[in-house]
Amino acid sequence: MKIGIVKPFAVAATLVISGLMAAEAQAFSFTQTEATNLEVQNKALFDFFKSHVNTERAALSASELKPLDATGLLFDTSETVEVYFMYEGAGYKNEVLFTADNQAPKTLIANASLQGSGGTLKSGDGWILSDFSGLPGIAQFEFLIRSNGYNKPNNTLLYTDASKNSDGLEHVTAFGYTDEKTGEYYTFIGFEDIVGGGDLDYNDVVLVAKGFTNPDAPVDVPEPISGLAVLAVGAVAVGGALKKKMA
Ligand SMILES: [Ca+2]
Ligand SMILES: [Ca+2]
Repeated sequence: MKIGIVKPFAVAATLVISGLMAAEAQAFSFTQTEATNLEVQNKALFDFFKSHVNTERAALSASELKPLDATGLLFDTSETVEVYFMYEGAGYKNEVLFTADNQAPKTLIANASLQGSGGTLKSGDGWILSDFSGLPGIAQFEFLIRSNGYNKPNNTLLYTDASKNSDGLEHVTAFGYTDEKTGEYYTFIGFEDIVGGGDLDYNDVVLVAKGFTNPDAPVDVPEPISGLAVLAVGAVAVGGALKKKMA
């Protein structure tokens, strides 16, 4: 009797596992539409990020690179992610890609180059990513570039996670910022595009993104607890006052 139950279960489990493997092999999908230029949307915010683009050929030290660890940017796959191109200080024509939950990378910007510098982009141009499928409700987003990928489609990929890079080097600087006006959280990310090092100015591709969870967001204290705490303090105060009266 027991064997009779176990056997179909084992078959069902095998089917589920092979189904999962098929889902893993199948790449995720998303929709990419143009966003309003960030400078047009919010000039103060645009200017803030522009002022944080590093000076050409000014090397950043390792300690300056990562106020934010951007290797696992969490996002709600039922919402949108907005990505804005801020700057390019590079001779290369770099391709920007992203991965979600370590799946095969997808192209986001084929040629991340400014007008007058080998491309057609304006600072602040952006895209809205939406309608994600093939991903769990919360997934990990990771930016990467293909160094000079517009010219050389088989060139090396450079990940946000340095341990995935063929040269083992850090190619990203990043920080998080909450806009004072809107309360919205943004992620700033700058790439160094030369495999093996380069001039370490980390401004070869600079992006700003919205839609990721702020890892430093303070944990909310639930209202009932803080209310009780106030009552408790009040009770102690009343108790103290009563004691004084009685004394
Ligand atoms: Ca540069
Ligand atoms: Ca550089």
